[in-house]
Amino acid sequence: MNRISPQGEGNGNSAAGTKARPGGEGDVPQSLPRFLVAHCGNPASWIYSDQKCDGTNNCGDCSDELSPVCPPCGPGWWRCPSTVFRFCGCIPRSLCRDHVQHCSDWSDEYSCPGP
Ligand SMILES: [Ca+2]
Repeated sequence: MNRISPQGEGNGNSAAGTKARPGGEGDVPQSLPRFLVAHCGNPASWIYSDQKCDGTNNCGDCSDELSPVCPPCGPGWWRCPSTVFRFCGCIPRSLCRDHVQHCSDWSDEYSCPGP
């Protein structure tokens, strides 16, 4: 019955808990030119357009990094379902073969040839 609200984090839309620094939530500041702003899958969230397809999960739901929106992983990246919140479908190859799991299928340790 009683619902305890977490501290901070605005009103009502903090269900996900963890976020990788989105540009902002709610209304886009009027002072920002439109071309500097990109929207996330969640219309309440937005990022700066240079955060789109930069390999980092800025939206929190990977909507800024999904393959229909972005080109496939670049040469410095390994394609796998990431276990790391800040990455999505690509992890930096520097994380391959470091004896730490970064892909849910362990391909960073077993298939990736390394950096
Ligand atoms: Ca991003």
